[in-house]
Amino acid sequence: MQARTVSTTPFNDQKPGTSGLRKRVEVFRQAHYLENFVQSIFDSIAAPQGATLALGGDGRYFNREAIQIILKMAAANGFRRVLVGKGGILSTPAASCVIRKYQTCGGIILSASHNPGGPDGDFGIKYNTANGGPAPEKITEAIYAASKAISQYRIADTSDIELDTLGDSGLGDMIVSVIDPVGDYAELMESLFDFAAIRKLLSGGFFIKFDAMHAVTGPYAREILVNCLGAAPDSVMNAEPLPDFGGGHPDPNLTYAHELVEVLYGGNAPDFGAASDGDGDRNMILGKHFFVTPSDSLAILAANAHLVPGYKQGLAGIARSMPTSAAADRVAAALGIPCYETPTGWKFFGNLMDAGKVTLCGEESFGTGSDHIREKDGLWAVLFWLNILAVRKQSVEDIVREHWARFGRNVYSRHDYEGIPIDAANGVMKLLRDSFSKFSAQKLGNYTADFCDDFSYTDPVDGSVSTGQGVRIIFTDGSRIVFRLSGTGTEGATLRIYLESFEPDVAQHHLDAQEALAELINIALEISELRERTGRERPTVIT
Ligand code: G16
Repeated sequence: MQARTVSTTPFNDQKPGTSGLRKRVEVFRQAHYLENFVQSIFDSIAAPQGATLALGGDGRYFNREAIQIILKMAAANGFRRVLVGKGGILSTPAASCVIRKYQTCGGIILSASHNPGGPDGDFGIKYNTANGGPAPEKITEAIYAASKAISQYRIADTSDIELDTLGDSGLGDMIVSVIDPVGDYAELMESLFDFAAIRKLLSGGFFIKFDAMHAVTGPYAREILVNCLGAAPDSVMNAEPLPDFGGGHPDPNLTYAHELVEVLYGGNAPDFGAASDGDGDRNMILGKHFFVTPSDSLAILAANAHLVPGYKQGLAGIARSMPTSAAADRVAAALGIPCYETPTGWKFFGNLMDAGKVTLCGEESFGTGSDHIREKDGLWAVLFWLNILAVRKQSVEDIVREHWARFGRNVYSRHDYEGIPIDAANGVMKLLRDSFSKFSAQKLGNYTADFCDDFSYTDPVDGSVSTGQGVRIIFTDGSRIVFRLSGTGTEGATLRIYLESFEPDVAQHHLDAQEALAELINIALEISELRERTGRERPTVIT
């Protein structure tokens, strides 16, 4: 094998966002663009000669080409072995599982998650460390710094590697091991959940529908839900992964997973519905005519974890991102365990899990997971719910309503304004920050502001500090409005408004969240001047 050194010049836009580098496919296809970033990863992590790397992606457009480039660069950069999913496929949770199981030095995951795919869609790349989790900020910063100074990269001059046959082949001195993307992950799931009880549930007239949204989870859901657990084959819809996700937007929420929502809210609806995203780490949970917010889902999993074999020994603690509702905090308090509040981004949970401080984590952005891996995990959440349903023998709605009756309801909603001009979005955030002193102790409608700040976090394990993580206005009754700019979009800016109030009164629990939050929504629009500054009358997505 001949390794070539190629001269290159830096791109100035390779700063990783909330979860790796996400850009339009056409940006990634520019000469040297992907190569520069991959070399920056290799230069920053300084893996020991002879190390093993995991590699895979969600199968979106450009996945295969990128895998070939990365394999050739890994060979030229001294890796001894690369474990790559067959066809270049690994869901994000499966990649985390593979990194941990085979103790690789880390892994490269190709995905833009829930962003649309195809030639006009998005592509993404991120590095996960040896614990299986997304690289922490100090590593992503080092990668960014390397990308700004890069002058050359190394790549092997060789023909493409066969990715569709399981087994080992040589690429110079490097071994490429093509592995089954599903097997290790399915085995891990079986070790955590009571598959016999779920099998019994599914054979006893309990119907489910899982929407893989033509993304990576199709083969995983078929193997686990249909082949292992006996669900009817048509329980998995849109199960064929497609490079453009069938033209859809693989984001499991009420707007983009509308096909599933129509089934669950239609006549003769199944008892349970769920969807996952492009790379399989997000989940949306539905009951018959009922939506479970991700924040409630985390709290309910925590409150019922003792019913599930993998968690019956108890939880060390819970962590949630700051914009996620405080429903999980109430469960943690009842269980007498700590609850940590982190910035948005799964990478902030890794240290807490590695230090044994938390077992379950979750985010309002349809992410839930545990210390079984170091990524959020869509199918894991589905199986957790099915295990609870198998034990409790109640409907999804009854379980949620009983939970609210016991703990009170954290009424919650997120309003997203996608693709707005960056200047307008920055203007809104600046206005809010400049208004902190004005808000303090001010009466806004029926609410009185208690304090406002720009959230910052000190990691309790390594002491690292992350500032500027979202503007919070906290009211004296605990209600909150949070404003944040998304770190995962690729076009313009996405401004998120998170709204939360607490309702202890069961008689009010039937209210629709938008109705219950109407006053907070108006306050948010007024104090941010969002309509005036962006020209947007309504959010793009409400969840
Ligand atoms: C990523 C991160 C999550 C984060 C989400 C939304 O998820 O891993 O931790 O909550 O983005 O981030 P933002 O609000 O900045 O858009 P995924 O599923 O896109 O990898």
